[in-house]
Amino acid sequence: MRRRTGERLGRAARSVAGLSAALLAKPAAAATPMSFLGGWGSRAYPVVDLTWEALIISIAVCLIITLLVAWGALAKRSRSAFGPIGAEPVERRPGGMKWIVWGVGLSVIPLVVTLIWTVSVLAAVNQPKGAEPFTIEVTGHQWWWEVRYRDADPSRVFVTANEIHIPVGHPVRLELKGADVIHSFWVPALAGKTDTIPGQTNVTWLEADRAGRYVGQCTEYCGLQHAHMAVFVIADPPAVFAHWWQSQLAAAAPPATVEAQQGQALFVTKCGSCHTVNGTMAQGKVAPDLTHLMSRATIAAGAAPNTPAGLSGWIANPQGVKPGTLMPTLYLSGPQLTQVRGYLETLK
Ligand code: HEC
Ligand SMILES: [Cu+2]
Repeated sequence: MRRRTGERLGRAARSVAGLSAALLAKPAAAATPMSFLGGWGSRAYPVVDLTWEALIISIAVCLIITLLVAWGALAKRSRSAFGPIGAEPVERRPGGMKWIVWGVGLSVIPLVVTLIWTVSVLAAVNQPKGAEPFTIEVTGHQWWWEVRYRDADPSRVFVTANEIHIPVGHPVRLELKGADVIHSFWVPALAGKTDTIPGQTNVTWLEADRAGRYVGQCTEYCGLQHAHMAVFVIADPPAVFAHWWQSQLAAAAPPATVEAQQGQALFVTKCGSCHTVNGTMAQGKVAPDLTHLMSRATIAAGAAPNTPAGLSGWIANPQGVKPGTLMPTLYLSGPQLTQVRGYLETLK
């Protein structure tokens, strides 16, 4: 019941947000608007209900105060028959105390309700109910997210970036870390904010009830490109998710064409000190793992779409796409750019 109210309000909020997103014509990163007024999973529902309660009470408080102030001002004016403003003698009339008693009494009730509600929501979302979830390690970097899927079997561990796939209807445990400065992980439709702090591991969890793509964002100011540090949670039906995980484990297939081979050689020398492509000599660890780059819809934490044009633009001039990004401009010639991009497109 509660959940349905949340969903209905959520849908209304999403259509409003969708309209404004359409009007602003944002890039791919904003394809699904970020709204904290609707939730889509067991971690989010209690928080969204509390958000609405607090929002409605706050609006009511503002309205009541506005009405009382207006009433006070207007009531005073109607008594101006006593003389010009200021000429009225200040007098102490009995009965003022009742306003204080009523005012304090009435405000204490919603405050106490909100306090109890908040504490119970914190308890409710602290731990997922049901099946023991698996763990994904998410590390905030300036300005992208490293994502490592953990498994008891080391041959099933892999690393990806910025796009986190999860199975629909299953809670997933997240271990959040920071590589450089403090970031904060926030996917509003699924869970509240949790900071990623260097030297510390924060644990949270999330769950999505419905298949889809949920947009999140770094929400702790972390430097120049903080605003271009999106994260995407993609909830897949469990069978699709299992297949995705399996496909991420494979090393990159050797390039089939001469051009792609040249691209790979260039990639290893020019890009391999920062990026990893499993199955090649490129084993850099300071930038997103590109072994399955083509399985992602966006690049550079949502700053550009993962299309041939998006990739070319990024490789040719990352500083133009995301000024200040820690990927330097590599000054490839036109043919080199085509070869490297062609090679990246084989990384399915
Ligand atoms: C000095 C290290 C460094 C080198 C060298 C480097 N990159 Fe990067 N690259 C990065 C960093 C850091 C990012 C993440 C940037 C961001 O999102 O702000 C990145 C992001 C990318 C991405 C987007 C990945 C994703 O999933 O979002 C692609 C594609 C890419 N680089 C390709 C290349 C290619 C091709 C080369 C060689 C021509 C190269 N990079 C060389 C550091 C480097
Ligand atoms: Cu950040």
